[in-house]
Formats: sequence, structure tokens, C-alpha cells
Amino acid sequence: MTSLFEPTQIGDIAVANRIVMAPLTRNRAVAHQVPSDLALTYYVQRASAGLIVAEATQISREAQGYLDTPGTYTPEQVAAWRKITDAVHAAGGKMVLQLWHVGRISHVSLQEGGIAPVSSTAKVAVAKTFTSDGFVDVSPPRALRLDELPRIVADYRHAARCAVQAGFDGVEVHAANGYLIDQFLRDSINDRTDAYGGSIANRTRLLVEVMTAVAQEVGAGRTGVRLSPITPVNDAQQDSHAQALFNSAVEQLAPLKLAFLHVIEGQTGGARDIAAFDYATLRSRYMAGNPKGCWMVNNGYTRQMALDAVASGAADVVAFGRPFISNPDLVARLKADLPLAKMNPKTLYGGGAEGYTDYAVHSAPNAA
Ligand code: 8OZ
Repeated sequence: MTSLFEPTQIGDIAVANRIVMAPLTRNRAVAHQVPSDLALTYYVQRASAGLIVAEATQISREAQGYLDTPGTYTPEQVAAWRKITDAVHAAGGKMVLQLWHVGRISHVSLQEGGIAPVSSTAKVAVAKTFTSDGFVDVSPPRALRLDELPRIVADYRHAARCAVQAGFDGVEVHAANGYLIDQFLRDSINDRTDAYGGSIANRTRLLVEVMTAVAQEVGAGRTGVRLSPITPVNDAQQDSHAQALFNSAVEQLAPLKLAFLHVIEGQTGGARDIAAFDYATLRSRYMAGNPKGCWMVNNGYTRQMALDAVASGAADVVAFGRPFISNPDLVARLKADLPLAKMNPKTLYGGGAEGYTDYAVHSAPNAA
């Protein structure tokens, strides 16, 4: 039986164990959407994860939807990330960067010149974002024109190149949680009548084009993708045929031989059983076309669930989000079956060291 604590390969990336730190938005970037020195400390503290998927990071200026989230498209951002990846590597860790375009989950105050955010649609999301004025309704978007989509793909490609220049071991494309790519996938959002709307083949087109371009740019063995078939977050209403949509998406992704496919099961950060969805079928459809692929699962996994998922072969690796916030030594705690410290929700987004770099390891006297 395979153990959660055994090394493995995630594509070209050799990892020390099968525990992944999930991407976590913390809104602590400094001027010009640059990751801070505190972020370096935070990630180094968590370098015992087999793989860190660093927080969602804008691929372009337009891709931003929240205050103080980092980017990976300017030399200044790349230089700051380089310091972080060097330090994580020196600590024995591996790290990929999550590439993010929020689409319509943005606000004019976060856009250059106060222009409308872009999406597959001009329909506004019933959702909030966080700006310098606190939580506000997202702004009405502008539907991207057909002739703009090659530029979107090029922005992902450029950001992927920047991430590798910044020393990351690879990238994860954020195609989940109701952001831009998910806004193309779901028929509850996408109301286009061109080659990117209507049929499943059309709605999965942007995803497949982005993944093809990114894999070509940095190598398929360093490229992963995150999907969330039934999450309702960010006004991502259920697709009318979610199973067929996502089965098709993973069948089209399989031949690309990506490093990993990362699936959020259920509602992101919430209930795992909000709607029926057959993840075992999704996995078998994917693995049929990519038998050496790595299946990464996420959302509310306990220690026992993770042990069982890896032992049974239902998953190759398991990503933990919030437990990694308050337990920098999560791997050691899971291994020794030690109690986990609770996360303070008040220090999740924004702020400084408090609730970020001050969570103790278990052996320290002030550990929970
Ligand atoms: C929480 C707050 C803001 C953004 C996601 C990137 O849900 C996020 C996110 C989470 O994927």
C-alpha cells in the first residue's frame, strides 16, 4: 500500500511526500503586486510539504480581482518570487505557482484606468470582492471579443515563462472557483455565440488552448491545472451537465500529459457533498488517456481520509489548504498523528505577520 509519506514524482518534479500545500490567497503583497519578504518566511516555514502550490497570482494587470494579491508578469515581481523560490529550495522544498485571471470577479478600482473587468460574458456576478474600501460588489464585466482571446492565451504563456524564470518548479493554471477559465466552461455563465460558447467543445476551448500553450512554454511535466466541477463560489452556478462537461475537459487534457490534475471536490472550503458528482469516473476518464498522470485531490481532507485516498489509489497526492495556514509543520504533525492548531479566520486576508508567519511548530512551547 502506498503511504502518504512516501516520495513520488509529480510530472518532472520529485517530491519528498504526497502532501501538497494548496494555493491560499493571503492578500499581503506590497506595492506593484510584489510578494513580500514576509511571504518568503511564510513559504520557507512550510517547505516540508512535498509540493507547495503558491497562492493565486495574476498573469497580467487586468487579471487582478482583489487588493494586494501578487502578480507574475513584471521583472520586479519575478525578482521577488526568485528570492522566495531560492529560499524554499534551500530548505528542501518544491514549489509551483498558481496562474490566475479572475475574469469578472474584479472591481473597477482594481483595474488600470478604472475600466471594466473582462469575462466570457457581460453578465455581472452576484459576488463580492475585497478592495481598499473593504468588501464590495464586483463590477459589471465586458465580454471579451473573439479577437482578444489569443492575447489572453499569450498572457498565460508569458506568466508561465515568468514563473519559471522566477525559479518555480512549475505552474498550476487556476481553472477553478468561478474565475476566468471557469467563466468559459460553465453554461450557467458563458452566453457566447462564437467558437468559445455553446457546445461543450466550444466552452472547453479556452482551457485546452491555455493548457497547450503553457505546457509548450514550460514543459508539460511542469504544468498542472486546478478544476472545481461543482463549486458554487463566486456565483459559479452549476453547469446543466457538469459531469459531461468536466469528463470532456479531462479527456481533452489527458493527451497533454500534464504533471498533475488538481480537483476541488465539492464546495471550495466548504461542504464536500453539495451536489452529486462522480469523481472516480472523472479520474478514470483522465487516467485512461494519461496513465502516468498525477491525480491531486483537495477539500476538507482529514488525516485518515488522506491516508485512505493514497493507500487505495483513489488519489496520488492530497492538497491541504487551511490546515497549512496554522500548522507550518503539517507534514510532521500528520506523520506523528499530533493535534492540529486552529486557524484564526480574522487574519486570513491582509495584514502582516500575525496569523501569517507566527503560527508555531508543534515542538515549540507556545504550540496549540
Ligand atoms: C479566497 C479569497 C480570494 C481569492 C480562490 C483565489 O478561491 C481564490 C481566493 C480565495 O481560488
